[in-house]
Amino acid sequence: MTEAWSREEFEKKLRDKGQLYHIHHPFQLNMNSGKSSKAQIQGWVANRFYYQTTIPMKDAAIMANCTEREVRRNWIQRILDHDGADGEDGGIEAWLRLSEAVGMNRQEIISHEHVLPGVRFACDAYLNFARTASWQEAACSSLTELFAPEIHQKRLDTWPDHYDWIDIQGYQYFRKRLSEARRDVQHGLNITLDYFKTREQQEHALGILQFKLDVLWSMLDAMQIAYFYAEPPFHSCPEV
Ligand code: AHQ
Repeated sequence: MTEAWSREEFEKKLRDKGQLYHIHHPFQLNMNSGKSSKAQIQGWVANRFYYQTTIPMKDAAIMANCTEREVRRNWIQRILDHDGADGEDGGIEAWLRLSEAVGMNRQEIISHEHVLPGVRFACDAYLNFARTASWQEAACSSLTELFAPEIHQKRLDTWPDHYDWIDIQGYQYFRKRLSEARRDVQHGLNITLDYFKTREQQEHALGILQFKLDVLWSMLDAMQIAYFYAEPPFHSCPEV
């Protein structure tokens, strides 16, 4: 029987997965180094909106599966952070302002008309995982946010200089997530470290985190093919 990792060792194994975070994806690297075109940034904003609208539904699925009041009292904040409440417009509204800041209109973003099949499949896989897995497994899958503050800060540090055509009011979403992600991920990490106890369970948790890293990487793969290689879905099909 392989011995379980200590709590510290287990946390380190989870954090080491940051080496595979989508901050290292070529599409993200291009955006943060100023190499992206306006169309590529707009494509990213429009596709990521589908992810943003998935998050509160994912969190509501976790809430629906969660039997523990103390956890639900905490987890519900994630839904409010995105959908808004009590005078707070929320992250989905902030993302719509980001889409206006990059020169798009709200309706084309809300319609999801630009969402690529690969992005839709990745986001839907994440939502369906949260609906069918245990609430502890779904909480574990949110731990990619261990690495999120860095990616939001990187955008805030680099995009204003690289993309003077983007209205800086649009960056409010990234600022908002710096504190929200840090707060959320501490809660998700404690749930994960407390629940996955045996070595087999700990390895399973690493596999869940890898699944979510795959979700984020696959979204950018779809965007890289469509917007960097200019090979959008069905581009090679005969004219109908
Ligand atoms: O804006 C992001 C966000 O609200 C969330 C919620 C969290 C989850 O529950 O899975 N993950 C997440 C992420 C957000 N932004 C991504 C980015 O690159 O801007 C990062 C992503 C994550 O790391 O999972």
